[in-house]
Amino acid sequence: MKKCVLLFFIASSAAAQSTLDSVRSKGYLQCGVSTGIAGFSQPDSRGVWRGIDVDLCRAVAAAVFGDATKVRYTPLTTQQRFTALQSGEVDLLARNTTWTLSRDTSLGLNFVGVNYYDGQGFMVPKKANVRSAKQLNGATICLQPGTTTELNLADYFRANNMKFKPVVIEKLEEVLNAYFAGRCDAFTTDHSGLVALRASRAPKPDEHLILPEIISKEPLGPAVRHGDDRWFDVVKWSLFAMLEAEELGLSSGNIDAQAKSPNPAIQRFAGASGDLGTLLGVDNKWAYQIVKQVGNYGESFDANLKPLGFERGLNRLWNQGGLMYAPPLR
Ligand SMILES: N[C@@H](CCC(=O)N[C@@H](CS)C(=O)NCC(=O)O)C(=O)O
Repeated sequence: MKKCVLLFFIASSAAAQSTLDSVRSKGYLQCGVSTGIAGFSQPDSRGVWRGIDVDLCRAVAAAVFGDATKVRYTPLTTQQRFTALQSGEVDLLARNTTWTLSRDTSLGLNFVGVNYYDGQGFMVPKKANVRSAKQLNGATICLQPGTTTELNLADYFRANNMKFKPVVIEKLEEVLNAYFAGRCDAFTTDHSGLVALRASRAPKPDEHLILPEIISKEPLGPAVRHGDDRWFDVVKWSLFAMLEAEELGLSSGNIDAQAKSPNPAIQRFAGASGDLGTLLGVDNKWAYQIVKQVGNYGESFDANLKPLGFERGLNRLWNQGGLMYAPPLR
């Protein structure tokens, strides 16, 4: 009996320690990212991690510490990512990961929102003269395991009464080598992954074609562990702050001047009035720090994805024809 009470006590006190407290006490955020997708999460030539997923990690660090540099990165393959989050190896998973019902429930994750609306596509060598996914009957297709990619691919081929041979390889480097060496007729993943990898990894990007079909919905977003609502709130509103900043016209370049504006929404956002930070358990200048140090969502998109040839598309703000929408910061 005593043992049970003790165990219960240990379990409940562990649950009481929010990731917010543990991140604070260790002094940095441990962020799980990909092993290297240009524009999303990839180290630059000086070893500095860059990308829109990296910017989300930096935004959370800016909210928690007032310092966007207090992040350490853990590169994770498609297979490793969920265990790394579940086991506590990382505080946050910010890595081109699709929000699905089964991941949200059986994997014990909470997706905080969507930082890139995507869908799955196919890339083929131009010389194969394939112009539509419907011409891929019988094809050998390269992909990574533990992904939504695997399931969508099977669904799509079954629905279209076609056959394929999967070549499933865990390491990104190796699956790309297999495709570029001609071991597969096509490579499939998120459309964003195709655009990024063609631009950054193909020996000759011009020799590869991304087919027009988008066969799935891939809302990519950051995730935290189930059962820690305080931390969930901090990460969720860090993403929303980047979106809200764009909507309010606040950028890293103008936030200091704009913070003096009499507009009440801007005053609340910048922490000049109200107590939004206190409600989240962070400093009232949390959103100001995010914008000052990381920038708004559009700045992050333009810095990281535009140079690779990405269009804003569905990822425009809701009032510009897109799906990006932050609930009210008030
Ligand atoms: N969004 C899909 C696929 C995401 C995914 O992991 N894609 C691959 C190809 S773009 C990737 O990120 N590879 C990088 C790595 O393994 O580090 C999912 O969540 O399952």
